[in-house]
Amino acid sequence: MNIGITCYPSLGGSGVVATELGKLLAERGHQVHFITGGMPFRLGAFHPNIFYHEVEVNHYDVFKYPPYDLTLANRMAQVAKNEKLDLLHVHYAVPHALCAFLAKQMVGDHLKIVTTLHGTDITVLGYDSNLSDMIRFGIERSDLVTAVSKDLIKQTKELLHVEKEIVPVYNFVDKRRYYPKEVEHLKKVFAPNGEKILMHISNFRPVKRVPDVIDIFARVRQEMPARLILIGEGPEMGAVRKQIAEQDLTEDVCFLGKQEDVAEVLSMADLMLLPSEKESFGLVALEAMACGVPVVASVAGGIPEVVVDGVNGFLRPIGDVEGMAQAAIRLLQNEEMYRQFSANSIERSCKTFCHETIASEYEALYAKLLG
Ligand code: GMT
Repeated sequence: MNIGITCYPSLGGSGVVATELGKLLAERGHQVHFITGGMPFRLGAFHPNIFYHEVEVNHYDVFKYPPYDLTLANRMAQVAKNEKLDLLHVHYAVPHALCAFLAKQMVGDHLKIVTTLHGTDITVLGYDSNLSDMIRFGIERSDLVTAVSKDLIKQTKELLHVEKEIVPVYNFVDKRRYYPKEVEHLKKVFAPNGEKILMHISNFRPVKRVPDVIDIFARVRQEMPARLILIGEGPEMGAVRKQIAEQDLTEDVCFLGKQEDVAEVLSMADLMLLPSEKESFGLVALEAMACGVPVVASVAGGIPEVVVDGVNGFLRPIGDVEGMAQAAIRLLQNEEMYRQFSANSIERSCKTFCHETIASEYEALYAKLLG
């Protein structure tokens, strides 16, 4: 098949999933054309089946806002014609499904549109009455719609009153790269006295509730020597640094900033913290699990479909900092339970979220769509 993929190329779970899926499809012999505003950050090494078509948005005085959406739609139509694309797989309904719809109008009905919903397009933008009709339109005019969790499907139907079938296809992790790695040399640097390492990875937006991460860590550190490693950047970073200083935790918190490849660093962690307010899936939880790291998280969105409470981590209500801290302490103090949870994490990530299985699911959906 000739497949076009559009996603946001910057750091973020949706970009990771779109890029990794494109790479897997290319490995399986399909021609994959990325049509994006920048080089997807996990694209990596050259592959003869992978092509990159940059969307260059020019600035004109006549436009108050740069016309990204129109330029993207035009580029999609060009690539679809020149490369004889069978389908465009777009990640995010807004604006990508709408751009794909426009491109399809330009090239003809044979071009199929697959839209994957990742979360914030529904759980945040869906509440905006200036956008909600447009999101529903984008979804309904797609030939196939998938969502990364069953909870996201439920929310989409409830919030936008979408009639169209939405197929759940979970995110995945490539177990050839994500597995518990030998990282003693790193542990010596980050936890020289055998401290427990708690980790949080996100874009530091308010929905991630990073202040809860700090509060949980502060409680854990009262019970045992521990370090917190924070990965990512975002709008809450300033407030988070202030909170860390105020709680006198500076010496035990490390900021690693944005990291492109977290497979190694994850293997250092003893526990992943994800106390989000909204989370359609929680890809970092899955990546941690694949590296044998249990997760303490909130019961938000699709997280319970990834982390099973009492099996490979603990789930507590959103904002229940005390509950999450007690769960973390219990797990970190009980070696036998920890070993079991760690093994369960690896097993669950390999069985339910295996890259091969999910790539085959997408492949089968594409094939059915193309008849
Ligand atoms: O979490 C974010 O804010 C980033 C966002 C993105 O665009 O990558 O993540 C969304 O998509 C990921 C991949 O499907 C999911 O793992 C995240 O849970 C989802 N984020 C939210 O729902 C807030």
